[in-house]
Amino acid sequence: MIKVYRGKESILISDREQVYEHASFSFDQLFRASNPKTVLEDAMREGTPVSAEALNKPNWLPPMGNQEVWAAGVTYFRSREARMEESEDAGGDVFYDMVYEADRPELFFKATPARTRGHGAPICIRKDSTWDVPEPELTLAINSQGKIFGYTIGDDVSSRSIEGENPLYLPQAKVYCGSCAIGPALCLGEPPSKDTGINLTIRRNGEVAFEDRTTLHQLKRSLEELVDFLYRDNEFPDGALLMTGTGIVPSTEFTLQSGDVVTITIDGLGTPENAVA
Ligand code: DO4
Ligand code: MG
Repeated sequence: MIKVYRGKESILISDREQVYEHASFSFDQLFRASNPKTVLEDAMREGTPVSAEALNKPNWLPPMGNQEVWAAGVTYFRSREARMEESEDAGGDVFYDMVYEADRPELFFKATPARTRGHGAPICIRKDSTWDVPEPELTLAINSQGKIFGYTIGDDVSSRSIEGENPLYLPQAKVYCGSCAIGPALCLGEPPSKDTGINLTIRRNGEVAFEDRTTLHQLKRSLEELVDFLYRDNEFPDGALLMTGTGIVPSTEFTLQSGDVVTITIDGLGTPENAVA
């Protein structure tokens, strides 16, 4: 697996034991390339070898350029169940049931680069929301031609009170400053297997306040199917990032609070950590 980390001044590329630093790397060029792996191989050849300790940084910028971040929803049974519960009083539950079964997946716009945080940066909850959760999601890097070429970890931070009140409020529940975290690195290699674990831990005052785990076995749709719908009659000249939905939703009484620390691990991809502002 080749991993690219984005720092303020330069990027680091790790390939097994080797780490290279590159000062003028373009993520947009990577996402536009028909064979992004060769762009990284060239960057490693041009880069300066550095010690693996250079990877031990407390924060990284999100590994992206000008890409839009999109997200899929209700792709796991647990998400269907939680959305139906939260929107039942408003009569919205039927839509979540229908979209879980339908051919067409739920896809929504999630974030611009400016709204996206990297590993170590604070994520946000809305001031006008009373019920908030992180959503740990396998996230796909897709080039301008619609080919999945990389994988990373996304947090689709969401307001459950706003989306539960009315499904038409979804954009407000999902898109606001600091509602999205991506990272720590962009990973190029074999697609993650179905056994890949996704873990979420939320710490409050140093104690574990919530913890759960799922695997990609629980993801109902294929990665290619989600990308196919996203790119239908749509153009992404700089490529795109696509979150694939959450299989972990804390129970009804849990809400995120300022100061909570959210840690996600996806096997093989890394462990981003973000405190709630
Ligand atoms: O429609 C609600 C959002 C669903 C979502 O974000 C998810 O399932 O991950
Ligand atoms: Mg989500």
